[in-house]
Amino acid sequence: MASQAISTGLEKVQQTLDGSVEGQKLADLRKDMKNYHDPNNVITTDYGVKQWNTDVWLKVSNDNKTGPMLLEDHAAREKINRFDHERIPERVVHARGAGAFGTFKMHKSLSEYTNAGVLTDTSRSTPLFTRFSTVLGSRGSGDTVRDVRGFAVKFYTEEGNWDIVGNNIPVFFIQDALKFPDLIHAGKPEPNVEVPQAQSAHNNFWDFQYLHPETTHMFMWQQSDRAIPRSYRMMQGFGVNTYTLDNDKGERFFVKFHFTPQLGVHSFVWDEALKLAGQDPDFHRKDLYEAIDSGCFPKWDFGVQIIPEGRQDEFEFDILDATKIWPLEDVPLQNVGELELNRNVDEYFTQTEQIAFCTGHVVPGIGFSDDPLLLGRNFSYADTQLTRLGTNWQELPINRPVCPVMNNNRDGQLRHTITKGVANYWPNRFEATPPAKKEESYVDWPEQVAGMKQRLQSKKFKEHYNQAQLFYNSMSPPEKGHITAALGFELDHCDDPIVYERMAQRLADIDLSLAQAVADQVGAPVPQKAGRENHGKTSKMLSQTEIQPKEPTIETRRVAILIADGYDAVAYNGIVAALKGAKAIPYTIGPKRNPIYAAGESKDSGKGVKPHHHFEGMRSTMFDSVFVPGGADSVSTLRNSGRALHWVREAFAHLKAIGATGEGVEFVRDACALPGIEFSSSGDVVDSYGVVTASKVQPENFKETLKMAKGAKEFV
Ligand code: HDD
Repeated sequence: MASQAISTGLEKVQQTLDGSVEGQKLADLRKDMKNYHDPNNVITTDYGVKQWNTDVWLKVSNDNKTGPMLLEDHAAREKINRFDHERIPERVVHARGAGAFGTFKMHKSLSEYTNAGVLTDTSRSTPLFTRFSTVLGSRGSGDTVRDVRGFAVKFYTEEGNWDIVGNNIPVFFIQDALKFPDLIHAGKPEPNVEVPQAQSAHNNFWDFQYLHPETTHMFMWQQSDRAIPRSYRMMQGFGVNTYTLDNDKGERFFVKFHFTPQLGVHSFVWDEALKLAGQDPDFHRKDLYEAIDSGCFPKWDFGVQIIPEGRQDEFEFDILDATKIWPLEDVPLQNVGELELNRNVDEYFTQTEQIAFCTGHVVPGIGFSDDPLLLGRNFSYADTQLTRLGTNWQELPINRPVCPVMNNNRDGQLRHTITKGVANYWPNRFEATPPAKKEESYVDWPEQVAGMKQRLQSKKFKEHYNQAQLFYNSMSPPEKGHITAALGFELDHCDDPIVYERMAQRLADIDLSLAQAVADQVGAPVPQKAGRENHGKTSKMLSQTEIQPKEPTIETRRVAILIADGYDAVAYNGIVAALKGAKAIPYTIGPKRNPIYAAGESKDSGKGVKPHHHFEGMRSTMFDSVFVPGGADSVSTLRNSGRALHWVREAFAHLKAIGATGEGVEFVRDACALPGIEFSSSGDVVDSYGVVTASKVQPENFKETLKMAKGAKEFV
């Protein structure tokens, strides 16, 4: 049994910093921080000698003519040498990512199940770092590709580091860790030509999926909208594997960890994600740091699903099988805490790149089940850090715990800690640094184990289709359509008939109509018979339409306002005010970035609005919504711009909220090419197909503008 939480006296460190517990990790990091912008700084070598010229190599030069360079210029060699060795190996998976600091609080203690301080002490605020990532792409690949997203959290608890290394999808492709290298090899670029980058749309990926029926449930999630999230801030996080909790009474429970975003789960449409990967490959990265910079801190509810030990065999699936969810109808979700991200990194490399997560990092009160994926992961994470960061990776500032660390592990490359004392072994004649008291330590759960040594999984691990059907059945009609289209896209990129033909057959094990639609699209024989009957069952919270904010919100949504000279200032100012009031972010987009003048405003006034971007500089894909205020001259300029028309048309095709007033209404109608659809009337607010219009905007009906913004909340 694990111990009660122990006090480490670290509260004092926190208080000296800023009086808050949130300062605990920051206080620790500050010990290693330097300020590049300190006015007293001058350039030195790494060994501290001041340098007056780091631009020109020392040479043998006569009469101002350049001669040969001298090897003796140690400072020059140091500069080049350091540059030559800047790169470290990128993560073998999840290489592309972004992270931020935050805090974790429990509002309901889980003391009934565990004695982990981080999960029971409701007065604590535990500092943490979260890193989001894609899986398959290299470090420089695009953010918006179709992929699973990593959701890894390092909690710097008072009892040591606890890492949840999760994903935004609650299940995994494989059941046994030993299959992981095959899975990743099949998904990464094909080895002969290293193509394609950051894509699952290729022969090897789908060949693997077919040959491993256990992947069926997960690939349905990966083909759903979950794999093209609108923002890291709008994804769920799941620990995926089955962990355990244990309490002081000697009871043990199986547990799954969940993070549910308070902004709800939202996704791109596929065309948007595809385009963004080229137009703004850093879209998610920027979205995260901009939200945090502007004080809109993303928050997630933290929840647990718990099964008491002894009840693990009551389910039709094996609770240790990572390809299965625990349906919420069977095992309810208890939301008991909150994770908030509230501070951006100071430097990407030393923090986001050097952070090293490890599923093996658990604290007293939390343990491992026999989940064969988890136990293999426990080896892999610590092992991979040796290649990436070296032996002393846990000493790096971002990785070290905020509680005391002391043991007889010593030396190795790049050891930083200087441990004073004569002995470095236990026991020793000084009786120095003895083991901790058992009741304050991590105590492994005493479990009786007996069996045959053999390569085997439990029988229930062999069923692979029930939950794939459950997932598909639970989708809304548009989500089902998106899955069909996604599979159609992916299999179209496979040019080996054996791959797409077999996959079409596999889909018939999930749903016949899905298989038929995809087969027809990708040129495979159309299955006439279901591989197995669809059981027709559904489950809650699988459709992302069910995971929405408590109150609809447009907070942090990006709204483009298209204007040119002669725009209607009342409508423009009204919408800017309304958007800011609702914490959305208005962006003015014009034909150029030099000032744009309202109708009746003199160009000599020196005022005008300076757009944030021009039509060619940004695209509608980078915004959640588009607004076109009236103004005859402004709208006439927009009409004559193919790009402005495309802005509105593309936004409409991507199902975005569009607003227009005055002359902007007809323009929007024409741009969206909506024959026969009435969305303009005399002064009333009209809303159809997500297009909201008001034909007249006067200062006295300014309220209408606000109402329009309010209406827009319902569909962004
Ligand atoms: Fe893994 C990284 C998530 C199975 C081996 N994994 C990594 C990261 C995430 C996950 C989020 C990036 C962490 C970061 O931001 O630094 N991995 C998962 C999930 C899995 C999973 C949710 C299934 C439940 N992983 C898995 C298996 C193995 C690995 C079965 C190996 C047997 N994963 C690794 C790794 C990585 C990694 C090779 C690469 C970089 C790293 O660990 O630190 O060890």
